[in-house]
Amino acid sequence: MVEKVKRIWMDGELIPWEEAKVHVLTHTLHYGLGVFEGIRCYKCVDGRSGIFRLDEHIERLFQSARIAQIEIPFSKEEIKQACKEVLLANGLEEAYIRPLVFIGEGVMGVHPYDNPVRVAVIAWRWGAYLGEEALKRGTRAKTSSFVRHHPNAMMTKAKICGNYVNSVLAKREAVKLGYDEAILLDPDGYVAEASGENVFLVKDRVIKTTPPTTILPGITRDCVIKIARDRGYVVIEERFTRDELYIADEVFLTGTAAEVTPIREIDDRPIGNGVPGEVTREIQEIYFKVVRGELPQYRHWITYL
Ligand code: PPE
Repeated sequence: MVEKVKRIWMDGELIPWEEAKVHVLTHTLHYGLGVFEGIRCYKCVDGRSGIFRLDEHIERLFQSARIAQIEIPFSKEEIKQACKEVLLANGLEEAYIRPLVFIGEGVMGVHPYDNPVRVAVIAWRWGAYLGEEALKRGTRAKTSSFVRHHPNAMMTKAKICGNYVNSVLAKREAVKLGYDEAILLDPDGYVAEASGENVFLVKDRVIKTTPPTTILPGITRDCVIKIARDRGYVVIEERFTRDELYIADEVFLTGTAAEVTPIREIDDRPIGNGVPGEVTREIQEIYFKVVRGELPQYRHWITYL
C-alpha cells in the first residue's frame, strides 16, 4: 500500500490527498493514452534533499507527450516547480515523484478530440523497488512469454500509460511462476528490457546494454553508461540474445525505481557464481554515492530543494 501523504499537485494546485480523484469517464482510464514519469529524490550527504536528474525526466515527459500528441497545459518549469512543491508540502526528504499527464472526460470513443489534458504530480515514500534483499544479493528473473512492443504498435521511447499493460502481464506471469522480475524480448527475439528496467550484462569486464531502439531509453541507463565509462570500462550498446545473458559473468537491471539491481539467476541458470558480481557491485556503490551528492563531478545531476 502506498503510504498516504498530505497533498497532491493537480492541475496547478496542491490539494488534499483524498480529493485527488477523477471521473470514470476519464479518457485515459478507458484507452490508456497518457504519459508519465518516475523520479527519485534522495536525502543527500550534506543533509539537503536533491531531485535526481529532474531536467532529464521532465524533458522525457514532454517528449513522451510529443510522441503521444498530447499537449501539456503547463511549461516544463511549472512541472519542475510542482515536483518540488509536492515534496515540500508533504515534508518528504526522500521520495519517488510521479508526474502523470492524462486526458480527462469529455467525449468518448478513441479520438479524444479536445478533452482536457490534466496533470497530476504525486510523491510518496518508496523503498527498494525489488526489495532490499535484491539490491544486496541479486534478484531472480524469467524470460517472459510476452514480447516487448514493436515500435509501430506501441512506441517505446514514450513512457505511455498503455505501454505498461505489457509490463504488468509479464511481471504477473514471472511472479506467479516464482521469479521476481520478467525480461522481455523484442519482436526480433533479442533482449529488450525488463518490465520496468533496462538490462545490462558484463562479460570479461566489458559492459553491454541494449541499444535505445525498442526500449525506453532509461535515465538510469544513461547514468550507468557515463559512470562506467568514467571508470574506464568499455560500454557497448548492441543487441544480444537471452543465451548471451546465461553465459554472462554478471547481469544487472537499471531504473529510477529499481536503481541498480543485480540479477543472480535467469530462467533457473545462475549468472556467474550466482551472486552479484564485482563490476555490478562497483557500479551500484558509485550510483548510490552519485544520487546522494557524494561525488562532486556528478552533482550537476541533482536539483537541490
Ligand atoms: N524500461 C521500462 C519499461 C521502464 O518502465 C523503466 C522505468 C526503465 C526502462 C528505466 O528508465 P529510467 O527510470 O529512466 O532509468 N520504470 C519506472 C516505473 C516503475 C513502476 O513500476 O512504476 C521507474 O523506474 O520509475
